[in-house]
Amino acid sequence: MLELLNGLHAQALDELGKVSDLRELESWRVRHLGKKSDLTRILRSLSALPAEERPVVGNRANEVKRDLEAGLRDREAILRQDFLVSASQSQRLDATLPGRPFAYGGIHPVTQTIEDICDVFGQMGFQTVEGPDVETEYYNFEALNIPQHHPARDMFATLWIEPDTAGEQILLRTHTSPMQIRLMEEQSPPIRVIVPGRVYRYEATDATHESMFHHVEGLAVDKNITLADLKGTLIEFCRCLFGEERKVRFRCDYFPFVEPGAEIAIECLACTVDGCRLCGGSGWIEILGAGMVHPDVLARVGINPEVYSGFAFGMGVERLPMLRYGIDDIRLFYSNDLRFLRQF
Ligand code: 2NM
Repeated sequence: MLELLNGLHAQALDELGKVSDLRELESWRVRHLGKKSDLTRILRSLSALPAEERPVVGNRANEVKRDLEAGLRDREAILRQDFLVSASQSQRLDATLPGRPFAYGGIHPVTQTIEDICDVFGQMGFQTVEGPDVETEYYNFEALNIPQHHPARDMFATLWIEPDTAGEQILLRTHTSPMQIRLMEEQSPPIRVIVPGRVYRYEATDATHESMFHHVEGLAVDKNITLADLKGTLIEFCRCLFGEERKVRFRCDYFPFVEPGAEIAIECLACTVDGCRLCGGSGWIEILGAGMVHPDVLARVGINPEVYSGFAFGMGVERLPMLRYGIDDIRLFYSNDLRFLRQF
């Protein structure tokens, strides 16, 4: 048995010396160290040997195996080195060539804008929360002071979905305020929260309208919150996003869920003369709606409007990168044209 092992050892080493590439090396490995090799067969049948032969043959067989494995490793290292040297000499491999360029993705300009907005409010102590795109009629309308048949429903051309299993009307949210209602139901003041997300409207698309776009809405509820807090917060926000020197204008506006309501505009970014492309010559660009949360809205979520008050605001997101980058068609954001997207 020992002679057999020695012969096998010598034979394998001899063949190993003649192996000249990695493919041959693999077939050598299978032949001499593989599952069906003589060596493996001997190692497997050790138990059938007489007890006095077993340790001697076993030791030798394991020695041979270790030696062949070491030989295999050495040979492989040499062959790999040879391959690299000959490949580079024959110019099939030019190690001085630059690597293949790695294709980086980018952050979508709308996503980036949402992050910028949430960062500014984050510094003022607001938390960011997201909510579901599919909402119930209650959270999207009733809870926000817009009962059925109320004319204010015309402000929000709605995409309805079939009634859910409980028979309740469900829809694609027309603003992100429904999530703020949910938060006010769950938490007690002080509340400071920002809700960004997709919103939907049943509208024909054109250069300035999409049926899906993004809103960022904010809400602060606490004792002694006043219109001065709303003004201070939103002026600071506008200056952070559009520059320290920028003038901010507040005017009355109507939203069913606030009283009083306001519309906030900033000084035009590009404008010096009338006929300006951005503001149409008015000198002002409207970017936010806001107001003091209506006492009925607070009462409905179980917050006592005699003790607490709050302000809320909302803005469409797409407008902002359109103004900033001079993009004249909102549909470019969602048509997945890489020539457009790669510019950001
Ligand atoms: C706007 C304008 C004014 C608003 C109100 C609320 C809530 F849930 F607290 F009542 N969230 N967002 C709001 C107020 C949104 O968007 C133009």
